[in-house]
Amino acid sequence: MAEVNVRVQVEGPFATVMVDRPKSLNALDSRTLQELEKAAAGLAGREDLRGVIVTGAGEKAFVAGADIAEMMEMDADRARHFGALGQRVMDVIAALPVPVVAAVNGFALGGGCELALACDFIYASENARFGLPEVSLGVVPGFGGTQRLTRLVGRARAKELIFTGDVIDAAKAKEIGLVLEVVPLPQLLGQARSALERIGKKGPLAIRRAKEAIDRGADLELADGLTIERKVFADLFDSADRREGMKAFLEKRPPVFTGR
Ligand code: DAK
Repeated sequence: MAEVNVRVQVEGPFATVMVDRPKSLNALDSRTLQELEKAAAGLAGREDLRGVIVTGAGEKAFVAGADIAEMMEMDADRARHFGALGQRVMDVIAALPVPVVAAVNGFALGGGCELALACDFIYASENARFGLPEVSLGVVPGFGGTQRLTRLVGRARAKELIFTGDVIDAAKAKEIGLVLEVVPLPQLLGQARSALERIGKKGPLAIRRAKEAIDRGADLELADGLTIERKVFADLFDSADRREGMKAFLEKRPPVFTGR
């Protein structure tokens, strides 16, 4: 399959995944979802990778949603397959073992908002707009939005956004905790890269295991989450990175991590 709607650029230890389908404001049709799945699966196995940015091409849209023209023709059976594909894509992205930053550069509606929600955190440009307007189309968010938005901003805010279908601006998205930082559009990718570069200086194994502990523990009872944390903490003591990090501190020099 020639990849035309999703571009992956790898620079050193960082990858940028860009949805690029300008004629539909980067809307996710089946083909684009398949390309995203393939891109994420390809990145999942790269041991040298330290972080990923997910963004949209152009200055207007991150992703304006699932493709409404394609959904228009679907019966319930095709919709089930489409929903399963979309959820799988979001799951593969959410399960990437390295930090994934959404750089939201415009409309992030419906499936686009859900794509951003599958990332570890979201930075937005001032022109970004967020919403889950599915109820306007007679459906509900189908790519994880009812679950991930609720976990991030709380039940009442999620219900308000999903029930009203309201589209909110970047400042409001930051106020409710959906977005971490809002910057002018020309600075957006730099903001995301700068975070990944700061993360990239830390112990790579520790970052991967911290992500694992946070994500596996988040939906568990505290005691069960703490059990995961204890195991991760102890495991890391067998790593070369742990020895190097502590040795470098004691020798008053910067650490040289190898990811082992
Ligand atoms: N799908 C297909 N085409 C889209 C699109 C979309 N989501 N969004 C925009 N486009 C297309 C427009 O049709 C237009 O195409 P042409 O007419 O030029 O051929 C082109 O992109 C430019 O858009 P506009 O002319 O509308 O541009 P404006 O600046 O006037 O407006 C807008 C920008 C983002 C406000 C507007 O395009 C808009 O409202 N777009 C739709 C946003 C939306 O409602 N998104 C949510 C989609 S629903 C499920 C599976 C999945 C889902 C739910 C359930 N199951 C299986 C259970 C997910 C649903 C969604 O994501």
